[in-house]
Amino acid sequence: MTLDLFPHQTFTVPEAIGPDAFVLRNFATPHIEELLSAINTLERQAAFRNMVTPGGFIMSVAITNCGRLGWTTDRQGYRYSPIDPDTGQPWPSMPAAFRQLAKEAAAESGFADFEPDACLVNRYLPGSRLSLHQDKDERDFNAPIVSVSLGMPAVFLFGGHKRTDKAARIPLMHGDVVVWGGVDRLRYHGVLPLKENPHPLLGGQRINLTFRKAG
Ligand code: MD3
Ligand code: FE
Repeated sequence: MTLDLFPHQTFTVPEAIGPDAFVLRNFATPHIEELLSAINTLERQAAFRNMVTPGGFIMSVAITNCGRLGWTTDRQGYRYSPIDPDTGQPWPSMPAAFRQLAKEAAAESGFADFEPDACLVNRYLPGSRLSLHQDKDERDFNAPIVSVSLGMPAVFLFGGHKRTDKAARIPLMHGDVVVWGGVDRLRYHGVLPLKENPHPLLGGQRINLTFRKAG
């Protein structure tokens, strides 16, 4: 017979996908209801919208934000702003449950005292994708980025420091948390087009929270 040594452990130990990048499988699972209820409130105050890139393309991923700063793009460029351009109001504040989960995941991955001031919320529908890019609109690259995956699974592309470097494919599931910092902070990354694969709680969508120190 097998002895279950960890009957209450709902997540595995951090799995390294780079020198300073870790997947924490199911780390958000105990907090799903709280997260979904906060997203519901958030999207009523700051709706998901498909923003336009500086090159004039409409993003297939719909975006909203919470926290002191929010990431936006338009024909003028990419930037963080304290004001939602659609409402003219500050972005909704970051829910305590969001901040706490991000801080705990960062600490578990070796990044003490992570203080996110921005939470970018991405919503993917079947076919939505994110092409390879670097996240470099933040002021301080010393802070990590924490991402929380909810709903339909996705294949995450984890590249190198050059766009042409071969990218690893990492499946991300409902409840998974990923932390990226240090030497991995500026690696190219993206998300393959989402397959239609309805999730019991979220249906035909994937929502990804990314916590950043932007300012
Ligand atoms: C790896 N979002 O919003 S999150 C993004 O699943 C973004 O929605 C993806 O890339 C998503 O910019 C991936 C994880 C992520 C965020 C920042 C990173 C991965 C990263 C920075 C460096 C390396
Ligand atoms: Fe990114």
